[in-house]
Amino acid sequence: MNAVEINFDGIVGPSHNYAGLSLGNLAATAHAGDTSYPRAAALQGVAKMRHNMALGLTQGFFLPLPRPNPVFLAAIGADGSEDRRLRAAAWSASSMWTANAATVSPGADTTDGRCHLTVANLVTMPHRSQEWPDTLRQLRLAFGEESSFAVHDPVPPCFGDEGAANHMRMTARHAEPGIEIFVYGKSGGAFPARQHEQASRAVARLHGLDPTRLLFVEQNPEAIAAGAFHNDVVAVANERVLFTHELAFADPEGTYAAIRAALPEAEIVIVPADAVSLADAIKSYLFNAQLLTLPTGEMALVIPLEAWEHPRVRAWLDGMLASNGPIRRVLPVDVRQSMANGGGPACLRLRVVADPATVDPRFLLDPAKAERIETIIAAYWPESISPGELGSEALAEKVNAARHALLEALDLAELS
Ligand code: SUG
Repeated sequence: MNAVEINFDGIVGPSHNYAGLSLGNLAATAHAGDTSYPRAAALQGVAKMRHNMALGLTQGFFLPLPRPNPVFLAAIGADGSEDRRLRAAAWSASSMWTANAATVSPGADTTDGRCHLTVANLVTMPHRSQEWPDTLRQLRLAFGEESSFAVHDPVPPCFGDEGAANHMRMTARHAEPGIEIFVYGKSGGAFPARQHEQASRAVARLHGLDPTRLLFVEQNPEAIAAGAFHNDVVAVANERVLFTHELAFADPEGTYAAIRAALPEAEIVIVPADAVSLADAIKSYLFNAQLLTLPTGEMALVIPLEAWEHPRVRAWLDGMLASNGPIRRVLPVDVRQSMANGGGPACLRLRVVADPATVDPRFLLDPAKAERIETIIAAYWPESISPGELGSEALAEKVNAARHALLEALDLAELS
């Protein structure tokens, strides 16, 4: 078996908008009411996928979900008198952030040798809680080969689960057994703690993970209060490297010691708060980066332009590159439309370590397919949406037609 890391990015849906629905996500609430640019947003997303493919990496994608969501609108008895925010929830393109689609444990870590995926219930935010049934349909198609994959229903809704955004895996090499680190938050702060400890523990059990290679780590309440609504806003791991803000975890020293005990080759790159404050880290999204192993074996950090342009973050990155650390390249990408809703390069992708030959090829990208996707986006995606337009029948028709054109072009009309 030839297992590699495949990044599945969410194609930004045609209803992408700024409704300010995510309390505790400072970018999203700051941009509430702004005009969005779905076409530009989706093209930025495809450009990022092309960028990473050009590095020699395997790229996949997931499709936008049905929006406005007829199931959700029917379930709340929508008749036009519903709260503005509930209406907006039915229009949200939030499934683009596939780091929240599921938690993934590669076959090298599981007792039955299959790659396990548990779709995230995303219950904390109403606009995100309606994603999982349609996400699950895609996961069951993309990873339908049952000798290689097991796709699980969500954990019970009494335990909030936000998927891979609160899960890190470390290993010497992707295809080898690793340690899995689940990060949860405790409620009680100013902002919701979206990942519950019991959800993480349930996922670990469902995936058949080895208890001796598992860590459950509490997120620093200070980080949540500063706007780190998911752990991937303050930390990212890849193979033997953990890149983290010093204030990411409630017990940083205990966490580092446990990681080193479980994986002696671990290298932990810690960014101190006096170089980059939590506020700077969250504003710039330095850690919401894709830490990737290139075919040469070097590690590269794909960061948002906002981080590259931030003076204190840039100074720290320049220092890191000049040192002899494990991260050898820093590659900025433009995902500004997603960033304004609190979604950086890492939010936009779900990592799956598997043999690409076992994945439904319709979900894998190549340059010709990227061009086909760009053509559909250019022809069908609305140029702009202001939140006041949400609810418009004409816009709903346009958004539906756009999604269907893409499904047809990718031979995935069965997801209609
Ligand atoms: O859940 N934003 C998303 C951003 C998700 C980022 N994902 C990761 N960190 N992995 C969220 O808060 C904003 C939508 C709005 O307000 O209209 C939003 O849902």
